[in-house]
Amino acid sequence: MIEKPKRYTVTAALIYANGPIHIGHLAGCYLPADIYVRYLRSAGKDVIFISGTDEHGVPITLKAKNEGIAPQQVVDKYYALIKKSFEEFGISFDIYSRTTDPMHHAESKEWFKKLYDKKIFSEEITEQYYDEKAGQFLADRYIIGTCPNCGFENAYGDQCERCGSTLSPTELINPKSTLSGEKPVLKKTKNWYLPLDKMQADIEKYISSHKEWKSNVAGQCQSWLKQGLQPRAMTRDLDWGVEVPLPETDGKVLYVWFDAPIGYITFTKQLFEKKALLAPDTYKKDDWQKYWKDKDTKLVHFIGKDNIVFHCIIFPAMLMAEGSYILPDNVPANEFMNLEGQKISTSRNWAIWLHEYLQEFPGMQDVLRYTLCANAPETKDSDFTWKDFQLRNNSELADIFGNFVNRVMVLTHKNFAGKVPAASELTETDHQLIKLISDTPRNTATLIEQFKFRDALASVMDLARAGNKYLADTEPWKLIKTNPERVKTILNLSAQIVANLGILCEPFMPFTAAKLNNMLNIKPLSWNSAGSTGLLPAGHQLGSSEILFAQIENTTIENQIKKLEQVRKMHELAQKQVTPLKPEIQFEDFTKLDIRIGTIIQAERIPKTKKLLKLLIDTGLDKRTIVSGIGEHYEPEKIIGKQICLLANLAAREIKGVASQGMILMAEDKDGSLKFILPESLTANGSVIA
Ligand code: B3M
Ligand code: ZN
Repeated sequence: MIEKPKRYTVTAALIYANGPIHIGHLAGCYLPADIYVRYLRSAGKDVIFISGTDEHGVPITLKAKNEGIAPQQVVDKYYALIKKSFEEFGISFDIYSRTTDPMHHAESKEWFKKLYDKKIFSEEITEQYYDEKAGQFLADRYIIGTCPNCGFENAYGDQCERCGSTLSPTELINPKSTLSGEKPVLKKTKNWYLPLDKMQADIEKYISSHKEWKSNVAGQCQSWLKQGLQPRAMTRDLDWGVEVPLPETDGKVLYVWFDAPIGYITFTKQLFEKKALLAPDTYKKDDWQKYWKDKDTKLVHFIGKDNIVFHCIIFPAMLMAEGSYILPDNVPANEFMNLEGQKISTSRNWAIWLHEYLQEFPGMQDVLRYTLCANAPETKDSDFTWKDFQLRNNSELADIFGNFVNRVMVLTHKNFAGKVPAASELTETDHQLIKLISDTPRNTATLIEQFKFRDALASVMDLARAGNKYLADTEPWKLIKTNPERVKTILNLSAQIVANLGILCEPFMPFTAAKLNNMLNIKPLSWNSAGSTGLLPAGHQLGSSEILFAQIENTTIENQIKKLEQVRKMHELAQKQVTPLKPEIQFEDFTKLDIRIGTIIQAERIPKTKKLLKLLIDTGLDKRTIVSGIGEHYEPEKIIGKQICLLANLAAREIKGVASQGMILMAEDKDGSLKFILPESLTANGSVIA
């Protein structure tokens, strides 16, 4: 299906530059956007792919506060890190810019001024929450409280992350300032509002003209519209962001959701400035306008589900108010991807960070791209598990895709000196296969154009699977002895499939596509040539073969799971309270204790108890028996020879009929587990601890 638009403007959310990128970001937004754009480019479409970092707003100032550095330092650090991660994973932006760029400040101010001059904004004095202790107005994100809709206790002043509903800070039950922990007070302030209430009819009309939007997206829009749109402040009392271009607005900046989407426009301008500079005969600076103002342009925003209202209602309202821009044609937002059954969480470090993944799986970008796409949260939240990752690599990529390609390469090299043999007479099976080859590109394209990337990828895999089955059924490695003519046809068709796979997998797995082209010794082919069984002429010399996907061993996966378990444990421990301090004692009190180093020389369980071990300790003074309640934490045979600390002058006590002469000192962890306290290195028994 070839679509009508003359050109495409594709954007991917401007992520806050306040942390690195994890798999959830990739799966939810950037990977689908990249697949879409790569497909369009391959199909010869005029497309630009725009993104960058959102460097304003409270998420940045919060991070700066936590790290004790300036906001600019935060965004400089993470812009570089994020950009690098995207490059490493082959996310093929035409430009990746940032909203602290002076050109963007100028652009946003100009937008604000224009809407102000058109008298779009209403000027309102309202009461906003103010933190008296911190001496500043509190942005929505600096206030947390209970969500009035679902009762979630840590809802932010602008949005509840549990039920997704949009809030205003005064709706929160029991509001608290995150700056001081105090209850904030209301104080008067003037701000400029976008009158969404007055624009409701136009927005309804716009949204209802897009029946093709995904149901999760349409659903959120409808619920907003049903609640009735409210005017929304486009300026905020904050000291980090784009200054409000009006007199007497010190301490106020543009609302981050006003300036951020304008970033898409600024960055497009920057892109064409650069292009015009590099190729003045082909591009003009002004060309950006076609991508934002010509109604034959299809504007598509890829985002995660928490950004839906901003892209489907607020930004379109801004564009409508300005008047000369096209509106988003589609906003194919995804749901969220979880990790091993739990919501990905930056603060709890419950995530797979892209830069860390690459350290542990170097060169395996496509395996992650494949897994995230095959399991993308397109219609509902999905779950990433390491076991699934391994399974998809081993039994799909390696056993089907890689195995098929490898067999074709090896057989052609072995039997025909690496030259693609000519096909002759075709069987019924061949005809069926040829039909599949010819149908697949259209099917895949249709699915991609409908933003059904999981299904699109599955249709590509089906072709690889069919190729693999074809070889398994026809067994050319056996047939070569009896019917070499037939083998020529089989390998010709198979090689054509490999060439087709090279085209079809490129949007999903660009690194693999490049390897395939190398192996086939061809230049990259366009989507429009896919479907043909004449991509490789008879006699074409193939390059050398390489293994596309290695098996991932169990131990590798177990290590990753262990790593996550560690994260989970650390978090659980951090949640637990530390035992409070005991009342103060004097030094003389302490000197009464005689603590010594000893060595365990015998250990056995005390029968009919779970907890008690009978230990024989060499204390340097004597060899004595101590009963210790560590039986649930240590196996007796494993602790013989260990050095320990013991309280040596404790009066003897009888425990379960055994006289215990002292006490072993143990550290009790937050989870209740007991651990020996060991001297740093081997120390003589009887050494005094003081
Ligand atoms: N920075 C929210 C986010 O990072 C916001 C997106 C802006 S897109 C114009 O999820
Ligand atoms: Zn809620």
